[in-house]
Amino acid sequence: MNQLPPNDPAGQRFAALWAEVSSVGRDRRRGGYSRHGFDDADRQLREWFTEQAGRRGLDVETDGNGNLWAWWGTPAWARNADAATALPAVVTGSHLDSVPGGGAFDGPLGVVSALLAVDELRLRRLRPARPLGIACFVEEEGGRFGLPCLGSRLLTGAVSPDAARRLQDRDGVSAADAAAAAGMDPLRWGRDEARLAGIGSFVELHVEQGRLLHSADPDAAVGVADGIVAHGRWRLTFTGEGNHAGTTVVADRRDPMIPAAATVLAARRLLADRPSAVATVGRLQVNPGGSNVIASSVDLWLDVRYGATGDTTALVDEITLLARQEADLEGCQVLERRESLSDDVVFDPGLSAVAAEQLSAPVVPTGAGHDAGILAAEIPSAMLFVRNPSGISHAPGEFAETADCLAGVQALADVLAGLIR
Ligand code: HGY
Ligand code: MN
Ligand code: MN
Ligand code: MN
Repeated sequence: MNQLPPNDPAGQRFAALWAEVSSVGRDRRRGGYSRHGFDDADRQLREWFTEQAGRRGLDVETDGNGNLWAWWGTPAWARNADAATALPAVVTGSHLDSVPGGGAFDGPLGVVSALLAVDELRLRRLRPARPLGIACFVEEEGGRFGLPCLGSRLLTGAVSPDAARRLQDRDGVSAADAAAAAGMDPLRWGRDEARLAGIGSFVELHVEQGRLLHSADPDAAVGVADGIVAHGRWRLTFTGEGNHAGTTVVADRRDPMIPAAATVLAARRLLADRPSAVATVGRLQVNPGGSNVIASSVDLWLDVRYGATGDTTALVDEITLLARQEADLEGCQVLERRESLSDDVVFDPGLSAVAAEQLSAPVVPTGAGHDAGILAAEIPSAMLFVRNPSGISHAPGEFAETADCLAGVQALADVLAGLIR
């Protein structure tokens, strides 16, 4: 890994921003970070971003869906001009929230790199001929309300505002109430036609999650994404009969934990002949949750990612069919609810090819969902990845070398320089 000279000015600029953004939302209990939509860490990070954008003379605004934007050149719709006459904006950015106990880089690296790319464009004495925006999308991870990419889905209409307002966190607080408590108006949520019409391209820089970049080229610090595999989240609720752990013989049990556990193992078994598929149960909720109590119900969240949307739903169907069979064997029932399904995404071939050419960077797919994947349905979008030596993500071990992060800033500035003409 290339190291930086200790007094490298770009390294110092990066280190200063990184220290600030990484000081917010640490999770002392789990390790890593827990920053979620409309919570206190989100509030602090919005203040941090607003201050940083203000220092750069960027106009900061929060859109009707709670996403935060900073503009170099105020967008036409913000000046009530006719958006059709203004040159479509170029937008970069990412998200500031994390999964529970997540890493420092997933999301914030894209936002910090966007701020530093603006600095770099100015150092190169470039002035955009069209508006250049930095977006921070709210609740990308779905770590609080369970729906990934909440802010970008609301912006594009990929989720109905009513359904979004009803989402609840683990304490039963609705997304609408959480947004209102953070000073936003959830009744404004919904597809934002003017904003979508006013944006011509979106480029998101992100720490790589996994090691496909390393496999493609061990020397590459930066890669370009060509697409995102389909991603489905299902919630299976197994219901049985609560009872005493010490006095209920096995023959009298209807223990929902048994089909739930069988489902976890069945999901893994079904992957055996599907090398490119992944299925994960990362969250179980056992009710009532007493260690001397046979559960009355178990909630199991299933995350399945497979190449195309059809393959993902077919794999989930197989897993849930097995779950039903296991539940029947135990005398339990299983209710199934689709939490979300993101189609497989192909990023804009033109944008991606130009970026790969410009950067002489490898092109790799990803199994991770991103706001760019949601926006790609509406706006030509591309993603840049920064090398993550271990590939670990969604965990405290997530890491990228400073020198690689700076290479990412330069790459982002290169791509933006070509787009803001
Ligand atoms: O889950 C994902 O892939 C993304 O990081 N939200
Ligand atoms: Mn993530
Ligand atoms: Mn992310
Ligand atoms: Mn007792």
